[in-house]
Amino acid sequence: MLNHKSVQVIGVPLDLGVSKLGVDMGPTALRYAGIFEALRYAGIDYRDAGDIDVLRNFSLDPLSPAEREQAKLREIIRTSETLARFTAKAIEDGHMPIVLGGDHSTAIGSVAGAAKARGRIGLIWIDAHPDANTPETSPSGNVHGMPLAISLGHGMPELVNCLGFAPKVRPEDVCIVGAKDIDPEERKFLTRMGIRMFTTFDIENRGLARVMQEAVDVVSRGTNGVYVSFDADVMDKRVAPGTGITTRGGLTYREISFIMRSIGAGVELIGFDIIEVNPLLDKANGTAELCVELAMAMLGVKYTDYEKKYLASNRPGQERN
Ligand code: Z70
Ligand code: MN
Ligand code: MN
Ligand code: MN
Repeated sequence: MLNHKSVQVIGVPLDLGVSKLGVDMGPTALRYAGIFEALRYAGIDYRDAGDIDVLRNFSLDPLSPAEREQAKLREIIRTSETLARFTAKAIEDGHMPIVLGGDHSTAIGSVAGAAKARGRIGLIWIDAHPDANTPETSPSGNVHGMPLAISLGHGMPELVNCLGFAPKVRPEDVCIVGAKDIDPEERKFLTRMGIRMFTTFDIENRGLARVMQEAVDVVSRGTNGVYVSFDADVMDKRVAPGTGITTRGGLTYREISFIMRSIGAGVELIGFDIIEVNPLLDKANGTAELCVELAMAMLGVKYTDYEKKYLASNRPGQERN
């Protein structure tokens, strides 16, 4: 089922790429939601590598605005390097990294590590936003709107050159799924780069099965495996309220479940991120619980409420540990 020795989970309580508080609690929310119980249910070996130590937005409050921007960037650079070394090592040692964010600037490091370990990788970006801004095009200045551009070699040089090489991915090996809120300059950049993007409109228009077939094909062809960066805000706000920017018209439960199952069945998965879960905005941690289920779907394991309620508690072999 899983071709890896074990899953290595790392938390990245990074909120410096956004202005809202709370996304730094994503890793705790995902652990509390039972990610390890789910892995145990599936019989997958795992290790919790803990959280990377990172400064938070609130700890920068005494600084002036200019100093704060400098400190944020410095800290995002440092965190990206640390995370990149962790993911690269995990993959090189035959493990699968699962990265618990954190805002989406987390992906700068995880994608860098995957590329360091595997060379030419495919990248699926599941997100209501393409995150393909640069400081020049960004309407907000928030780094979480930039990590895909950075992985493609565009943006702040210190982040683009994470681990000392760039770009991390080739445009023809990248695919965006579920985007719907795209900034005008961002769209121009993606068009110029020739990035394949399947918006929510494309999903309606062409059908999700065909979209996923093409997505899997784009990222798999010519690559040494596929990394997935999953932003919880791709889901509709009624499905996943626990994220910084919730919107109407996001993906339904069935759509996101289908996407994850298609990835699990269709690609050689290197690892993935679960990004932008904010428990302060959630209802009873339901978004984190859903993300755990979706992570399991990517691993090829069905772990819906049904399994949790009726099967997980009395599955043979469950009691180990
Ligand atoms: C906008 C920006 C964004 C995530 C929101 C929003 C970007 N395009 N990214 N949520 N994950 O500010 O760049
Ligand atoms: Mn994002
Ligand atoms: Mn997003
Ligand atoms: Mn390709």
